[in-house]
Amino acid sequence: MIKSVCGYCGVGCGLEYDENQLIGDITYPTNQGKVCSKGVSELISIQTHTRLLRPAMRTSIQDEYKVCTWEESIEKIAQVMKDTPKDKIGFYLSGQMLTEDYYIANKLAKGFVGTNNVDTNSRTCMASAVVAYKKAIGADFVPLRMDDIFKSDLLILTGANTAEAHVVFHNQIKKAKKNGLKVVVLDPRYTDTAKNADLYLPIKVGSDIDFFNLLSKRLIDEEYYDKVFVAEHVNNFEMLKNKFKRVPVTKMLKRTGLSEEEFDAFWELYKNSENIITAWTMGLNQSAQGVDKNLALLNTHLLTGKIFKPGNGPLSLTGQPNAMGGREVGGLSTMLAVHLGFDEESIAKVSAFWKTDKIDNKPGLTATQMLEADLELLIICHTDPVYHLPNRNKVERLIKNIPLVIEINAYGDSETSKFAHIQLPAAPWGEKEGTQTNLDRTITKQEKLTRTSIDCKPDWEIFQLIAQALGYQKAFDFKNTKEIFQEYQKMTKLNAYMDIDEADYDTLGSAPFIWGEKIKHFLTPDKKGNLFFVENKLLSERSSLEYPFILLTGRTRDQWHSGTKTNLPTTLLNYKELNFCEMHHNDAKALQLEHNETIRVISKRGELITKVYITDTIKEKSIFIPISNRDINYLTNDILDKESLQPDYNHSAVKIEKVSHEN
Ligand SMILES: Nc1nc2c(c(=O)[nH]1)N[C@H]1C(S)=C(S)[C@@H](COP(=O)(O)OP(=O)(O)OC[C@H]3O[C@@H](n4cnc5c(=O)[nH]c(N)nc54)[C@H](O)[C@@H]3O)O[C@H]1N2
Ligand SMILES: Nc1nc2c(c(=O)[nH]1)N[C@H]1C(S)=C(S)[C@@H](COP(=O)(O)OP(=O)(O)OC[C@H]3O[C@@H](n4cnc5c(=O)[nH]c(N)nc54)[C@H](O)[C@@H]3O)O[C@H]1N2
Ligand code: SF4
Ligand SMILES: [Mo]
Repeated sequence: MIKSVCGYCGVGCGLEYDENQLIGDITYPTNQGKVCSKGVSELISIQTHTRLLRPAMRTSIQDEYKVCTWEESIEKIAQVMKDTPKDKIGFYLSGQMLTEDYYIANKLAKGFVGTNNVDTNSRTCMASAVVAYKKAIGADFVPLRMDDIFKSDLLILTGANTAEAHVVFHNQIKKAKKNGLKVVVLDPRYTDTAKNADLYLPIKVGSDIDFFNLLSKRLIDEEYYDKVFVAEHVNNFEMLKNKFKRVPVTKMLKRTGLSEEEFDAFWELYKNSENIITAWTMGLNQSAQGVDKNLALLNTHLLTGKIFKPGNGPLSLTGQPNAMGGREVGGLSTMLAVHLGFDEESIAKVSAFWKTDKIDNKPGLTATQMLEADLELLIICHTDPVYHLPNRNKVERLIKNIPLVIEINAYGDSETSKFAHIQLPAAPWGEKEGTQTNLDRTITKQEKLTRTSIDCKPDWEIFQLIAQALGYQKAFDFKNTKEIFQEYQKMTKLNAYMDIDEADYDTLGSAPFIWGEKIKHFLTPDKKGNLFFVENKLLSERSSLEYPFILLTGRTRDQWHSGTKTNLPTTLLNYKELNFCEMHHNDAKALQLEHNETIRVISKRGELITKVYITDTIKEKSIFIPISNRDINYLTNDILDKESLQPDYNHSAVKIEKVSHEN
């Protein structure tokens, strides 16, 4: 029997593998034997006919790929890289890569190629939370654990559909409810998560800042904030108090779409709860004001002192299995390594550690900037930007201008594969080993359960081959993931608050390591939390007479994003529907649309075909299309949050047309 961990979502469930069977690990604290349809099908996914099994190249994207050797492809990449200015090279990584993969890619790019153009799909996912955590509490640090819900009285879930996106955590929430936990859900859709709530608040899209400001104002006005905590541990209180004196309360409540009674019901629950957790995901982060939405939420925990205490705190629910680990390594263009930045002291420390003099001192391009930057060489690993970036028609135009696009993927049917010149076959989950950090700082190990397909290699090895071909043999001489993890552990000592060096690689499989457990204070220079006054500036695209609907996008329970891994026969696991468009029955009636009727959804940027799903779980004039429809981002707007540079995926204006049968 081998113990491993699921490679899909940030919950990071423990698994057990025995004689070809994969089941939940009943001894693993996070899931206690429970798994969802994705976790349990990990093994089936690596046996599909869509696996990418051989390296391949082509001169132009109009040509067919031709199978080649590893030597030919790596040689070609190294040769072009040597001749390319370093600021014209980009590394587009993923929160699904393992920590060791991230470490090697980051060390190669920032340390030896000398470019900070290393970013990840986490930019489309967690960037707003990262920026806000840093501003308010001093570091990208989740200050509580999932099992704190068992010590809490109230869980506020906003812009998070745990029933579909963090399934096993959702089961834990249900369990905690039996012990008395109350749950409030804020979502413009009456989701499966909302159905489980004690109080559901059908908030209007994009109005979370107003909601949390109303809460903070009420906390101050009714003197429910923690005066001692604020006086001792929090900056900017007087400023916030003064600003709140002049905010337009009625207008703010109107923008949330909630009635006074609804808000009062929430307030009653809130003020009568001793221990409170607020959890959120994409409904907040993916916004033109994603950082501000996060700050408005964090304010409430700083005002009440409900942080760094059991059963309390702001719990950002990271989506991908190792988005946290990637950030710890430093896999964002806005940080150097191990949470250090580009200041002189950090560069000096990291240069000495890596024994290099090539580190550049300016932040690199973000994932959302790379395609606009006239790059000459782009390496994309474990992610599918053509599928996932907003405004896809523009993305396709831009990626076609890059002379050399290299895609490292374990499957051959990504959308990006249509635009790459070199495809390199990665060994997926189950065929490799390495570590990952889940959403609450638990470092675990994925184990190799089956032989690696003959021509596939773990991602770290592919980056190491490139490094060696560039002449950096000495710095890239790792024989296995353990050696990489141990070098990384040493490096984390450069950052005073990271205690990852205490983990033991060999026992991680059976005994996960939770880093940061001793941190019970703010990580800002003055050790105080920072309040920020933020306002809803209504920056998202607005509906109009021509484009009267607002499009919401999000997950379905059994599909993992583009579905290269989970697009299995739907009968196999009683899967949920993957391609539909939720619409309020009044809107369907006005457009004379029947349930299941095929429609075309059109924005200023592009269009897609789907079918109508008539429901009353969505507000009028909003529609929802899941991201399991691979064409989703032809519609979406590419407005970014100005600080985090994360896209505003959830607020695009669209119109709907019937597709006549002759078409
Ligand atoms: N099955 C499955 N699970 C997954 C994934 C997957 O692909 N499939 N992906 C993983 C990843 S990478 C991520 S990031 C997470 C995402 O996890 P979630 O964010 O929980 O998933 P979404 O479906 O995007 O849900 C976002 C919710 O926000 C709501 N929303 C939209 N706009 C607003 C708003 O302005 N305010 C509020 N309050 N709510 C709003 C939407 O209606 C939706 O219900 O899921 C992870 N888990
Ligand atoms: N409209 C809209 N767009 C969104 C979102 C949204 O909510 N709405 N969400 C955004 C968010 S939060 C995220 S995280 C992104 C996700 O977007 P992506 O990261 O593009 O989605 P995935 O389908 O998970 O892509 C992972 C890729 O890795 C490949 N792969 C699998 N295993 C391995 C391996 O071991 N090694 C390598 N090298 N490759 C492997 C898979 O085949 C797949 O092509 O989408 C973003 N885009
Ligand atoms: S909840 Fe997440 S980690 Fe757990 S089995 Fe499902 S996908 Fe895997
Ligand atoms: Mo994500």
